Amino acid sequence: MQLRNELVRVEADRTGTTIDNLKRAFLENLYYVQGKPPALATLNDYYMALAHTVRDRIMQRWNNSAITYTENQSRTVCYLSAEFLMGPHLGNNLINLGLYEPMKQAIDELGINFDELIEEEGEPGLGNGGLGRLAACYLDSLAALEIPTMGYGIRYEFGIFKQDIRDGWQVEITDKWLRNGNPWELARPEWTVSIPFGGHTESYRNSQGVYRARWVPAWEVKGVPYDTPTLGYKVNTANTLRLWKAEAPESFDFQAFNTGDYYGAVNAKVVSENITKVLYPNDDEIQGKVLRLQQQFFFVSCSLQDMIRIMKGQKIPMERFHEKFAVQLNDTHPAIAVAELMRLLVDQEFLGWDEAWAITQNTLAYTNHTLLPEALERWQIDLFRDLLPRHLEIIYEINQRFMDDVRVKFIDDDARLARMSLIDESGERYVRMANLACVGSHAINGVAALHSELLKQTVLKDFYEYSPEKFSNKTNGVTPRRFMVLSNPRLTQLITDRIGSGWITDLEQLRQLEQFIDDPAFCQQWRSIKQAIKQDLADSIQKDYGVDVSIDSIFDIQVKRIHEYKRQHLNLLHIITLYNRIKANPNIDITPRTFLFGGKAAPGYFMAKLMIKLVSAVSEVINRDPDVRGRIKVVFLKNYNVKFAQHVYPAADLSEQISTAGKEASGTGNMKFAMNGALTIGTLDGANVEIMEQAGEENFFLFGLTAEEVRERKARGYDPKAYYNANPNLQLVIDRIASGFFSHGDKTLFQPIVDNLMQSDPYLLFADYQSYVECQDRVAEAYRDQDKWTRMSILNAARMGMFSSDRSIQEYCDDIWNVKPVTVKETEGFCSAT
Ligand code: B1H
Repeated sequence: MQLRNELVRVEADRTGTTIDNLKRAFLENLYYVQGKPPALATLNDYYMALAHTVRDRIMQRWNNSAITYTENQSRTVCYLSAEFLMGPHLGNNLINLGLYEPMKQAIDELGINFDELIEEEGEPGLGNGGLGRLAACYLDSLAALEIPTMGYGIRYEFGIFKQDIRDGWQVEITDKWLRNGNPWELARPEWTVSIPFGGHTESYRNSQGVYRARWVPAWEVKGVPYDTPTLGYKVNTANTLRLWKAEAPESFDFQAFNTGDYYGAVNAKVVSENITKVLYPNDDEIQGKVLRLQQQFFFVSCSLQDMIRIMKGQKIPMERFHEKFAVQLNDTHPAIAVAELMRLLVDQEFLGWDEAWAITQNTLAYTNHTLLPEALERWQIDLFRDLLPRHLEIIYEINQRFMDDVRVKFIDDDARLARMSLIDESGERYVRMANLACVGSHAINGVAALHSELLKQTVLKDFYEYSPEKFSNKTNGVTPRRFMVLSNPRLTQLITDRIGSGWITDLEQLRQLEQFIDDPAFCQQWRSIKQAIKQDLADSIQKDYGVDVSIDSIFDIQVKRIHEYKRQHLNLLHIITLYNRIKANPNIDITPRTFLFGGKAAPGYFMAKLMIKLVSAVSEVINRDPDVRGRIKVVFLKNYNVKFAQHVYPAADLSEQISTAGKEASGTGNMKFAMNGALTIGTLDGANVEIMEQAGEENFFLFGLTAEEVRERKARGYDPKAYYNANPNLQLVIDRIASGFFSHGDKTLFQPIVDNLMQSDPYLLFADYQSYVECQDRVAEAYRDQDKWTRMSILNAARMGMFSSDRSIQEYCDDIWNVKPVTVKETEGFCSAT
């Protein structure tokens, strides 16, 4: 049975967009969906009613997109990522629908504060940092560019922990983001899939007498998809983010009930549901836990099975899998897809090995996000075999064929064979996921120009020499819809007043702002907007931390995950240097600064947590020392996340991007700051290189060793003590920390940091210290000339066009995915709204 499409009417009362339609819909949703009369409604009820009002206005696009893609059998990008850090949906959806202003008017007319409702939404913290946020920016651009796309990932019940700071230390609080319900997702239990684990393999003869392999798993879990629409900016495209939740199979209790083991049965359910319970809170580090491998295989198998279901639904023969889908692997976290797609095609769909292998390679592409050795994923063979015995066999088979090819291409080079093998056999045996991803993909890319070069020279050198044609660079980008239009409405208005709104979907158009740098009125407006935004942040700092900060000081901000390679402690060395100058000469003339830090430390990362404590300790001393007279202030802003980030980037004067050269693959915060008019102080690392190229050297505060110099310095034998002995200012800074000055006389508290720097300093803080301090002095000097600073600020924003994720995604589409836009019509299959 099937309903005729024409019977479905989209009525104005339900989804019209006049102010009256919006008001009425909001009130009805409050009453009928939330089930509340106004007298009993809470702020959350109002938020939910508003969210449903917006969701109703998404449905037509979402349904029409689904119909269009199905009817056209559209080639579809599948972005596989263990993390999607989407940020709050409400404001973003309103921007993309073009309904932000009318909705604000409607809600305000009802006597409810719209901005408070926007702030009421919590955020789905289903990611750690840059990698997860990049996936979210890419979904935004894919929809804006009308590319049929599925985002596939994990619906973690607990996302990244909430960070509290107690006595200066980080405290982790579980993130119950689903507590109040999630109005943006729809469960699709009808598309549940079954995921096998464990057991053994066997061979059997099929009806033609041919030997085939079969996996006999020991247990299974169900994967239930939850769909969230991802809208394109002012187009009818609404793609899908499909996140999988693990559930116990219906029959989980079957055997246990028969044997009367009720508690054993319930335990089996608990084990199943554990798989999607919690996000691993590490950025750039792996732990090798079996639950993590379960998570990876779980979401990859769910997603590939889902694609096969779609193929069958559209009656596309399986041989054309790679024509229907382009699957991108967001780092190695989904790299098991190489073996799983082979298993599904060979064992389940009965394709021949060679055909399946060609399909697999043509389908998959791999993005590498880090050079850090501690982040290269590998799995102990025994652990891997226990969970995925058939996949290990398949990997051995892939490896044998691959090694044969390498042997022929690079004759008599056993060392190379050992390095390129999918199996690390140098000691305990491991499966190497980066090698698996490289062999199974037709394209491999890094995330910034420097990073992609270093990949070819270091971690993936052998793979580059073996198949150079697979390699390319795709410099990261960020979406200007969330990180300018939504988060910085005042700047958006100013820009749009001058150059029109074309820049929102074509960020290169910001170059037109260059013509106004000598227009005093424009510069004045630019500057007063920055000051007004700084005031808002200052107010919230006063409210939340009781610290007064002056908007005439430089807002000098470092927000990102806490990591030694990102060198938050180098920033601190500079702050203590300024403090020492003041203590030596309280009347010294110094440019006032507000140093703001934010970011989470992985719960098991001792040094990172101690760095947070050091920021807090330094801020406590400096903020209340009368000699400082408020000229410098230090605040650690707790629980830095996407929602808070949207208030931070627009308020910055100075963006700290000070990682050791060669360590930060790209960075994306650097782009968000610069497009909102912050100047950057940074090393030649990651995308900083390209940011400086675009902004012009004269508009960028560059310091420190290059990646090449870092390498040389280390090869020569780096000795941090030599720098310490030769530099009295550095000496004084380190001695102050070591003396217990910032720790109530306790000399042991920060000793691990001091010892680490003095004895090995693996991230070369001492080597870059002098250069950094001198560069900061140039920053202070530049800020004194406000006209000049403002011009530099405008030029930075004007020249950040290439860092729109629209540009990145266009490159992926052209060079890797070979996919074209599909226009979704407004009312296809439906009667239009009246
Ligand atoms: C990045 C990660 C990462 N690179 C392991 N690698 C993870 C690695 O849970 N894990 O095990 C999680 C995340 N994240 C970041 O990716 C880079 O450090 C940034 O420089 C880059 O901008 C970002 C996006 O490409």
